Amino acid sequence: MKIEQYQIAEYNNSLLKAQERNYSFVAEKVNNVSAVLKLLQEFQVAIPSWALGTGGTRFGRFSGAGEPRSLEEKIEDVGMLHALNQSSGAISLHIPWDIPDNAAAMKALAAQHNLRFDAMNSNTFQDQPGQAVSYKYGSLQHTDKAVRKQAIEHNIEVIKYGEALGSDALSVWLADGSCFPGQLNFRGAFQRTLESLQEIYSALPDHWKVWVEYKAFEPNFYSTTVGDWGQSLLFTSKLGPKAYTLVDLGHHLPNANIEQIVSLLLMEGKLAGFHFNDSKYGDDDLTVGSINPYQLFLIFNELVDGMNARGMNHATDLGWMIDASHNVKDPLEDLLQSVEAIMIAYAQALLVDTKALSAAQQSNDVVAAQEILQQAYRTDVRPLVAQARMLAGGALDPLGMYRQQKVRENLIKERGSKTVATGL
Ligand SMILES: [Mn+2]
Repeated sequence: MKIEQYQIAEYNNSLLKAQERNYSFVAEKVNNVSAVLKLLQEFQVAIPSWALGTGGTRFGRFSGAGEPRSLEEKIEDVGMLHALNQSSGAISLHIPWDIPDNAAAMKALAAQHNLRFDAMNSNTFQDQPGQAVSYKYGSLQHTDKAVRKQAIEHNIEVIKYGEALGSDALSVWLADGSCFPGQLNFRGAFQRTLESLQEIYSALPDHWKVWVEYKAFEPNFYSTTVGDWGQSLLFTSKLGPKAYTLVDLGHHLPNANIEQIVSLLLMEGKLAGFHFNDSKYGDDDLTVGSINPYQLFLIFNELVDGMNARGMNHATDLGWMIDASHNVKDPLEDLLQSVEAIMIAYAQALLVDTKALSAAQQSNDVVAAQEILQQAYRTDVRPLVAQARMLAGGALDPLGMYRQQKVRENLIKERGSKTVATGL
């Protein structure tokens, strides 16, 4: 299913009057609005290849219909999202769920949709058919050298796939840990994991990075070997300058101050980027911004402040990706909602009066500091985001247009109602 430029223009025409009214109302209050629009247009969020189908839980999976049956169809789906919102210009692949058998053809297809390949994700948390040894008791941390070797070789293979696609980062999430006290020697597990990561690190091409993602718990429920940002930072610091710590919003213990973590990782030049999602209890993988949009704004406030402090390019110097699962929604609609929530939080962060905030902090004016942040947060920036999108060739209301064009119905006609995408 392809959405043509003329269809988007026609759709936008029907909403133009209201957009002009709403946009001018907010734009006149924004300093340097053209700079804000440009930053919004540049910002791109990668879509993970495993989020295009319906996810599930360990209790079951209720597949949707018209799900992509191949990597080609996944690229087409992301291309369609990008045509609508002009903010999803990258796809992140997971190996082995989405092995690119013909990298040149995949690269060409992605280019047709103005997409690039974001970080490559390895998988040593599941056993695959025909695999020699099992990851039941971990992968890079395993006590058996043969298991570690298999996991290291898998990661190196993922780098090779990524090189052929023009990606430049390997993203590693390990399920390694233990379920019961006494099961694992913590120091031994750390050392073995470090040695394994060092072997992977030494296989990185010059311009590549490795991202080490942490997660507090699940599937292991007593200890996780890369369990928090401190442990990840220990690994990435020991590995070297090409190693960075990846923050997944759902991978913290309840009430963790994620914005503070982000601020310090950025200060140290060790923040890889983000896996966006939202949660109420744990790693819920819910739609970005659906539970705690204020936290998302506070995170973006630290991101913008920290990136500006280091003179970084907001769009390209960190990795931005959605990592979510869709159990009850149309995955494509969920992804449109998630990208929109990210753009809104980013736009709000761009509106923060940083000079006034800094003065309030300096003079310990706690009330003013809170007011300044909430002034930005409570601004309805949706017309700004929509304006940036329209100027870039996207739809004023991507979700509205997705429904108007009956995209899901068309995908079901094309692909059938019993398709199941590879993924979780
Ligand atoms: Mn993640």
